Amino acid sequence: MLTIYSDDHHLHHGRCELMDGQLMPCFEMPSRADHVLERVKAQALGPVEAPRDFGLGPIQRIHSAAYLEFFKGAWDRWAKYQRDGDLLPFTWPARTLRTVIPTSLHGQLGYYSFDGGAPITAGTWQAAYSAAQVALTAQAEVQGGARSAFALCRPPGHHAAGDLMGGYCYLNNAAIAAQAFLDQGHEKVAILDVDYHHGNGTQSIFYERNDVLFASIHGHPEAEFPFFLGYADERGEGAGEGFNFNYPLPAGSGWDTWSAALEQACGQIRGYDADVIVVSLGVDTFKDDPISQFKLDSPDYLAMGKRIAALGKPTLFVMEGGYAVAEIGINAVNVLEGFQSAP
Ligand code: Q9C
Ligand code: ZN
Repeated sequence: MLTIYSDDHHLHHGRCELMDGQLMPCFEMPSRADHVLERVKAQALGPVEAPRDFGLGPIQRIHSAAYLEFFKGAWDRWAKYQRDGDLLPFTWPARTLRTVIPTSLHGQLGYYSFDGGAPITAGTWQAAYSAAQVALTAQAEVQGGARSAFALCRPPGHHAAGDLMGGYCYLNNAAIAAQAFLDQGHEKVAILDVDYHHGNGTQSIFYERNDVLFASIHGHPEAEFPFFLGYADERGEGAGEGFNFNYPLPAGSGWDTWSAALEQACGQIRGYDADVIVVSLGVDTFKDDPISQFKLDSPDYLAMGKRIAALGKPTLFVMEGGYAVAEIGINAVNVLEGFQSAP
């Protein structure tokens, strides 16, 4: 399996996030992708190539022009303040407030984000742009006939909506790739989101459409980030009704519970008869993940890959979360090896 990787992810290194009432070093750190790359090489998964540049066009198919302009220019506006820290939002247009677009940097930052977990640094735009190109380059490989490809994206993407950043995400790499498949002639794309957190951004992007089926297995939003989306009764709307499937699971869920949900998700994907599958591959379901509550163990990821392979469709894997840095490479590459080992 071909892996697409760009060193540009190092340009994004947020300093801190709020947790338990304290500022902590960001869990979403550069060493995550470094460890995955190391494991890809150690296991000889296949060749590793740099991304091609497809420009802004395919990104604009998912994200609004105003959002992209804001994100691209935000750091330069912040630099003029000559402050020491990253650019982070602190006010959002919640109930009772208006959803106007303010003129100020922090007003706009609140408008274009849904949480305080996506710091903008000097290199965040370039890193996120390159991650989207990584996804598009891997997409092109599958479009060209490969059975699978791995987009080693960082920063991740599945929490980012059309005009919202949050949850460590800025550009929705999986959604951008899914749209590229459609734009290049496919008619039905399934996105299977196995990250521990609900892929709220991806769901919202495709919620009213029937050309992308979205299925997500995740910590129950009653108790887990992103809290305000990801319930089982969210089934899609309008033309998209019946094309969105959420499998929220309780804290402590292990492989037995998790794999039963995977079975259901795969059943929906099979029934849909997708042309191609995009997997939002987060491995923060791991038992020792520092911010998550599931109990999957490393061998379970091999089984996960095998089950996905049994769908028998061309498959693009897009890296999302996973914060147990020492094991992130083993777990992510286990999914890919499990997929590859299946007939
Ligand atoms: N600091 C992904 O896995 N909340 N994003 C963390 C408080 C945000 C996870 C807990 C979790 C976002 C791509
Ligand atoms: Zn996650």
